[in-house]
Order: sequence, then C-alpha cells, then structure tokens
Amino acid sequence: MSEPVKVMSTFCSIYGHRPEVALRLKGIPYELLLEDMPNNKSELLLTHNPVHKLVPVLLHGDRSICESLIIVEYIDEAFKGPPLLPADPYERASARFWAQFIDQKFARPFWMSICMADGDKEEEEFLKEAKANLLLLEGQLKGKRFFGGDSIGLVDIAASGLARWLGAFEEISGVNLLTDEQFPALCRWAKEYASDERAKECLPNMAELVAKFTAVKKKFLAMAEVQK
Ligand SMILES: N[C@@H](CCC(=O)N[C@@H](CS)C(=O)NCC(=O)O)C(=O)O
Repeated sequence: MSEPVKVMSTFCSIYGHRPEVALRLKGIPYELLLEDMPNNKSELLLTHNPVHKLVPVLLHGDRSICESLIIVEYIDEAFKGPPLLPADPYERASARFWAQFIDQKFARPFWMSICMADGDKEEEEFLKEAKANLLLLEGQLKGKRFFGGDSIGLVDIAASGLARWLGAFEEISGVNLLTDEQFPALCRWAKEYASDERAKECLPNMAELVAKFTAVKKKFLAMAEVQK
C-alpha cells in the first residue's frame, strides 16, 4: 500500500495551494490539515518544520518536506503522472530560475504595492517594480498556453497567486495591476489556469479571499501606525 500523503496548510494560503495543485495534477489523493496561523501553530507543524515554522509542509509517510517550491519538485520526482518540470536539463534550470524569481524578486514589491495605504509615497515605487516584474513574466509566456508549454508546470504553479489571489488584492486596494492592455498574455494565462479543473478544486473562492485579506491589510496598517 502506498504511504499516506498529507498537506499542512492554512486557510486561503497562496503557498499552500502549490503542493495541493501539484498532487491533484499527479492524481495523488491527500489529506489537508489546516493550521491556525500565525498565532496558534500546532505541535505537528513545529515538529515537522522546526526551522521556518511555516506552512505548507508535505507529510509523506514518516517524512516531511518543507518550502512550497521544493515540495512541488519532490512531488514531481516521488510520484508518477504528468511531469511538472521539463526533462531537458536547460529547460529544467530555466523553470527553476523563473519559479525562484517569482518568490525572491517578484513577491515583495507585488504584495507591498497592494498592502500600502492610499497615497503612501512608497506605493508608487512598489507599483513600478511590480509592473516591471510582470512584464518579465509576460515575456516568458511567448505565445505558449502555460509557462510549462501545453500543460501546467512548476512556473505556472509558482505564479498561481496571479491567477486568483491578485484579483482579491486588486479588489481590496482598488489598484488594477494586471490589465489586458498591458499584460494580455498573463491575463489570458490567469483565466486558463483558474479554469483548469484540477487547479479549480483547490483554489479559494474570491469572497473568502477578500474577507481574509481585508482583515490582514487592516492589521498590517494598524501595526504600521503603532510603529510611526
Ligand atoms: N517560502 C515559504 C513561504 C511560506 C509562507 O510564508 N507561509 C505562510 C502562510 S501562506 C505562513 O506559514 N505564515 C505564518 C507565519 O508567518 O508565521 C514557502 O514557499 O513555503
């Protein structure tokens, strides 16, 4: 019998979506364990991710794997099913490069531009950087259906925040970042990703996201006010 697979995540987690969609694309059943983050982390989480104490964590039998992109690569290697990374070494390296780009360079200005208070002088800088990064990703689609070619792969999974979470952030902030005029390929991609049956099954709905991140933004702004 195959070993049980569990995903530790939290409600509406952008990073937690990654292992879930990877498992669904591979056709691997799993149990979802939702953590109460960030103030009530379980013993199970602290035991299995003692270094970062973050979700997601993949539990595969008695082994645990942390960090969402590493988990996606692990899932690709540990389970049969459609590949999530290309076979060619150069193409694999390139997919890893863009997935890392999304987490290391793209993520901060992107989220910050949306969390800023209206009229904040840093907002414009963050927006500029977020748009420049979106343009780089737009170029990576180059007429392809997905970043991975004809099917969803590592970079699509890394970028999945653009396909659902961004819409909620735009609604909350009133900032429209991903416009059809500026980013037609990314807009088309976002729609296709969000309408894929396997992705759809583990994407949070818009109302839940808006409610959750409205509360997060309120908390963020209140903390920033205290620090002034
Ligand atoms: N680099 C990590 C980021 C994970 C992450 O930030 N997870 C958030 C939930 S979406 C978390 O656990 N936050 C709790 C905290 O910050 O204490 C990954 O890719 O897995």
